[in-house]
Amino acid sequence: MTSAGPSRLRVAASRVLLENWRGSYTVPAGGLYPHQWSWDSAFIAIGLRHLSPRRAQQELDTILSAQWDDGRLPQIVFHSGRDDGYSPGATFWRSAEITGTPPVATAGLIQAPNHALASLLVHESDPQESRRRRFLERAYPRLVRWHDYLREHRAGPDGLARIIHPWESGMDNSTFWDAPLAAIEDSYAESIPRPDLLHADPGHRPSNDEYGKYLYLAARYRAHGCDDSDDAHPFQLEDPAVNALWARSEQALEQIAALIGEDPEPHRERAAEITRALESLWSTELDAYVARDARTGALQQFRTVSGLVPLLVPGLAHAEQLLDQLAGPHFRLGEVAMVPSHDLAAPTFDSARYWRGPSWFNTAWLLAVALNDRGHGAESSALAAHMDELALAQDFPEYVDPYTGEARGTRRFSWTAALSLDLAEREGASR
Ligand code: 2M8
Repeated sequence: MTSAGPSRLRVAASRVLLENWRGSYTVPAGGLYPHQWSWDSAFIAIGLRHLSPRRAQQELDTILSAQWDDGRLPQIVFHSGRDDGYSPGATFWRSAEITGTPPVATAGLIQAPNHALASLLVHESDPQESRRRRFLERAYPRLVRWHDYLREHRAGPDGLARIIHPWESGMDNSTFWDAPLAAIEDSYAESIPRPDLLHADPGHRPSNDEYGKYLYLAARYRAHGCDDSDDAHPFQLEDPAVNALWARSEQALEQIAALIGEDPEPHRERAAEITRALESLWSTELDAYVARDARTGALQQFRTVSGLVPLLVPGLAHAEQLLDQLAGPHFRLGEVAMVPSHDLAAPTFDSARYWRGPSWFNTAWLLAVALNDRGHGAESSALAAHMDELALAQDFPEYVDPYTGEARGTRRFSWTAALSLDLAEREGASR
């Protein structure tokens, strides 16, 4: 039992989720992120299901309704059609000028595919209500098209999906992207807007140099009409977490298909294919899954939390090594706050700067679920309890310093509220 206690947490988390609810979707945080983000929405729905399964369904319905004709689910949906102090916003992307885009304004990039997993969990929270509203019947064809998009437009011959921008990984300034970004000589030619710095300490955010590359890559993709057939695109990376979430979501699709009388078999096969392909990201040098530059073949030799996320995937070849790694000197599970985003022992570790060290609640949730699935219930519960305490004590921070547990980034962050609530409810139900 945590000192936070599920009921106090439930009240406080619901307040954050209510405050950030915008009628049909939830913003990650009012000031810093005033729109709907793709993988945030799926994480948020996982928590919302404990407050209102119907609202959780709506959250997913809304993100799925922003699907492009080619099947992609956009990184951001700009429901207001305005920038609202976020950059790059609707005016940068001008999605309405691209054929095959939805009526609502969106970004052209994508984020990691955690939506089928979220849809299944939302269904399971109230199967009767879900069946009555035909939630899965509505979600399934869209989720299939989303995964088809990844297979047809993003997967290379090795079967792994490529991201074409650091933002697509959701771990924007991970060290995985350092060398690929450094190899790009160009940077954004116009002045670089940083409205994010009005809401968060510059030392907790990516640097201006990184933003120059981010905007350059986004502008280049936009200039090509967000068409994936541009082979010369200078950033094409295969990320372990993106592909592990894809594999795990493909398994969720297998279960969803069986629930609604569709054929589960193709999903089972695809999940197995992605799981096999993931093994090519194993670094024998580090005993870790790492990202690979699909253009050069170079493995990016860093231990990051992304490389631990494959623990979520059943049938993984190196699960035992990953469990050792999680408990060992690089991530120190149980000794530091949650799970750091970057190797604590590496010179590149930075306890404050975004995805280069701080501990995040979404990755802690993924690992708590993976530990539990793998029969490490005690470690999973301890991680969940720690996560809930930190979330409640510090007003649901975006991320925390792994050593001090001190809040970093913005506060009243939606997925922190949603996922800590989800773990508290799971722990409560299992007592
Ligand atoms: C962060 O990324 C956005 C760009 O997508 C940003 O920095 O402006 C990341 O933490 C990402 O994982 C998250 O989805 C997004 C919204 O919470 O913020």
